[in-house]
Amino acid sequence: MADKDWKPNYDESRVPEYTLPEALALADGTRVTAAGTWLDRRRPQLMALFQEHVYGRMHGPVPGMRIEWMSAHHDVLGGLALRKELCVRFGEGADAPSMLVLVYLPAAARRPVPGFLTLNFRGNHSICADPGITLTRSWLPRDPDHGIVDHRATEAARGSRVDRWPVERILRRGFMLATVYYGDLDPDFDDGFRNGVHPLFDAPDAPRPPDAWGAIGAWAWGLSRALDCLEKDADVDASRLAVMGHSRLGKTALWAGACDPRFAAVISNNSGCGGAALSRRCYGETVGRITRSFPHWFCPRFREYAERESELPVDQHELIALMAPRPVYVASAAEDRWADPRGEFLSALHADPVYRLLGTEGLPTRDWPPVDHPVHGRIGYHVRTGGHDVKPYDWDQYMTFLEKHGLGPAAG
Ligand code: GTR
Repeated sequence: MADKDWKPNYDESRVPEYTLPEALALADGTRVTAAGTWLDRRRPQLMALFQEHVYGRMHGPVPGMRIEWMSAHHDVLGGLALRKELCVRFGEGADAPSMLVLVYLPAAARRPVPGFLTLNFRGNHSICADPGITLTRSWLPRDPDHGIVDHRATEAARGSRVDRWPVERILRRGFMLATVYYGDLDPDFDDGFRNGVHPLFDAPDAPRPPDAWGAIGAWAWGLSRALDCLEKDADVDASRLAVMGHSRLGKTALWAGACDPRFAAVISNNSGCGGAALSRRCYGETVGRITRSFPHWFCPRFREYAERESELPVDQHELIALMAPRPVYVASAAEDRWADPRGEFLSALHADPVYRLLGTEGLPTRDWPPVDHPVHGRIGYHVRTGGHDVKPYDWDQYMTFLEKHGLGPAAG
């Protein structure tokens, strides 16, 4: 069906009947009853399935990655913060791809500081009006209203997304915040995988196998490389970092958390289809729709499940389960029907048996909580009033949740 004739289903009574794959069943059908069997056998099976059918193969570090320069400025944001920037280059040549990592640390905090690692949508300079942040030189979607002219950022773009980034609130509560512009890793358009970090791994004109990684894989890979750098920074407690992301970057945060067990916690904000939402519900955005709109995000094989979601060997509750036993948070927004808030909750719920098998409390509810009533077990969940966005309300829940699990500043 052409997308112009396609309409999302927002009617709960028209959600198809479905049977979810069993997170706790081995490929031969036997049930996982011991934590060791989950970790040694079932988890690797699921990782392989997500790579083969959804996100593509994850790659390891590239030789020759180096921190090219670093700056550190004390007493920024009115004395509240220490700001660092790192330029990380992936390879030797001057034209090797690079990323800028922006790090804010609370000036007064006891070192090393735990906190958040995130990707952002519009350049590091967009998260805060701080005049010291380096303006990205990477490709940006044109947005003259927010200071992005001809795909390049101008001074007017500083702080253009502060509404999503309550930097001072985060720092005052004692957390650090590190962020990277996702376009440094892979500009978000379908160019046949010629730009970003893709050419480091794949010849641009080589045929793509069904399990080749896409943009989500490359963005998640970049989060792991940023973590590699933060592990070398004595001010940062890299063993207590939460990887967090919104929307397509929420999908990315989940995939990064699954691939890289060094992330101590994983937070998905309104990640929807291909993120926390169950694919089989076909509510709002579907596998068919997302793979037609964004063919470069997933592996080529994922497209084969368009309108055949029930044939997927996995569903997204198993992605949430791949975080176990680490704290994982799924956040929805009540008006964000495109992302299927209920389907996001059900993923968290169906990951619960794995969390319980591993001896944690899992998700301490069976029922979809009312709006603005967060539930914080080892799995956290809330559905916030309002639409597809990241609000201070969301950040506040994440900080409370991390504190509860010993990932806040007080526990350091
Ligand atoms: C939408 C896409 C969603 C979500 C969102 C975003 O267009 O359909 O899956 O990723 O973009 O990232 O803002």
